[in-house]
Amino acid sequence: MRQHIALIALLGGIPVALGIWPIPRSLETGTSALKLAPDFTIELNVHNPPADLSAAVSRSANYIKTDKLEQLVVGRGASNSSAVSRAPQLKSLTLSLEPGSTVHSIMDEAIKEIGTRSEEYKLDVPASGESATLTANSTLGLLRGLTTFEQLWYDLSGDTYTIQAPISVIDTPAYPFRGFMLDTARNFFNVSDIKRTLDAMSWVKISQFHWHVVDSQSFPLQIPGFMEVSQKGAYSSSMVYTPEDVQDIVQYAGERGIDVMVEIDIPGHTSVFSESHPDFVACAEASPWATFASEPPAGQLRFASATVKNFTAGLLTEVAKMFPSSIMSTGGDELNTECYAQDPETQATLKETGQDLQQALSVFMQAAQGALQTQGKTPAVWEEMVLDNNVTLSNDTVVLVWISSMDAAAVAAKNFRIVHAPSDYFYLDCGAGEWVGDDPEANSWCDPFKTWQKSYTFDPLANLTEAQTSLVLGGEQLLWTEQSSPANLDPIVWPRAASSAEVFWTGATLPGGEPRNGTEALPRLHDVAFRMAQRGIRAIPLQPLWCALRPG
Ligand code: CP6
Repeated sequence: MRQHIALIALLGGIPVALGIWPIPRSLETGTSALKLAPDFTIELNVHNPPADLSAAVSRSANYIKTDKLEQLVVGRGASNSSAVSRAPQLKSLTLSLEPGSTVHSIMDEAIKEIGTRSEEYKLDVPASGESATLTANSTLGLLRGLTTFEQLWYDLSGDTYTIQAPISVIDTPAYPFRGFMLDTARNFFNVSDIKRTLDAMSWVKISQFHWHVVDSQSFPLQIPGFMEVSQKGAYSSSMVYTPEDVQDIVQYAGERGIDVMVEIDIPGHTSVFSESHPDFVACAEASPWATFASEPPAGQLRFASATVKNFTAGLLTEVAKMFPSSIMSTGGDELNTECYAQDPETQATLKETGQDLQQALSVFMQAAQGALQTQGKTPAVWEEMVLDNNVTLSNDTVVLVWISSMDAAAVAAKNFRIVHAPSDYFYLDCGAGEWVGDDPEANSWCDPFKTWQKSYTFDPLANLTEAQTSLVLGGEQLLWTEQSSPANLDPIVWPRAASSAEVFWTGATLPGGEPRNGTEALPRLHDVAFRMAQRGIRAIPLQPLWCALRPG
């Protein structure tokens, strides 16, 4: 018997959650048991498959073999175990591209301009044991479908099975930008930490790694032609990302369907430049630091200076060349104007040029954006650049909304495209509390630990008009690392960061039209956490094991 949509399959009266995350846009499941044949294989029916597609198939086959996720509810029922032992055997999954598709590597598909990528796929798993099929019109779509296929399977005494055959999925994301941001400047993370994070991101179909690579505290990025900045600014000579490391990370991400948006946060958050270029930085020695910066050390680029402007444009050009993505961020948050008011050099420059600070900032930002655009990049900035500063930005600029979820409407009113990164929903360490009034100063800025449920309630279209909805590219959860390091990376991120991955893949409604809700999501996310743990991510539990053993 084939139910129309079974998010929770019923077996002997016990609800059994499908472990698919994010939930597909369209999903039909049945109630038959099906298991993988001992010699189950994934067949790649693609002419001259790119190496990263073949590698993705091997990874999938390996995950399916080694996950050993027990669906404890099923495991307890004797009738279910006999159903599994009698189940038809699935011998293969066949992957093919829709006729007429051109074959590119997964990476080439993943780094395409945002909004032009095809992640769509169609997956059919018959109940009979007949070959399962996965089709897409891009290799990236095939990767997304493989990721879903991996999530169908559980282990029962050595049998790899599902009790929800037949399964039919037609899927495509609601939003293209489904991101995760990591700050590697407050504390350093090794390439292996970043790769492990990229793996976990790909398992929940996150498409964008926002790499906040440098900040006031350290500058770990080695930039050809600008080596002195990391030489003086990195925490140590080993706490650096060489151009080879960057290439390695970008490639690793691309093979997993993830585009890397690097951020060089300017002109604020730049105290570190004073180590290599003391003349370029204002108020690095100023006291008390709290008057000049939101956290120590104070110090910001003297952006009014033509020398600093040209240096910055040159540096951004070189960074742009290291990253193949079509998007790159120049930050622009938390600029402290008091720093410049008290900086004699800046005041002298402004007097000379006859500009005020805002005009100088506009000139600086245009040079920065011009450098990016010459390298074929779409610029991204934090919201202050369009809301607080009267800066002229190119109208294709992508704006990251972070201070409050409520600020999206103001950005949309200026007709800029939006990435939601609100501190009141998506900050993984601490961020704004429940917003009170509209005065940022009156708000709590370090409300601890937002639950995945809180992030999960985020509405990407809140306060936007119908006409503005097309401005929303998606969103991201973020880890600032003032209080994080590799020691707590996995536990603080996973599985919570999967929350926004589903918000932006699935959109507002579950297949069938019901609104998404945390109660339905919980058992599925519980499985995400278990599966991540199986694959070497130190994900935290979302509920007592008791709940998996005795649900309902
Ligand atoms: N660093 C940078 C930060 C923050 C931002 N930018 C931040 C601000 C407020 C909170 C958490 C983090 N640490 N460069 C804001 C985008 Cl609550």
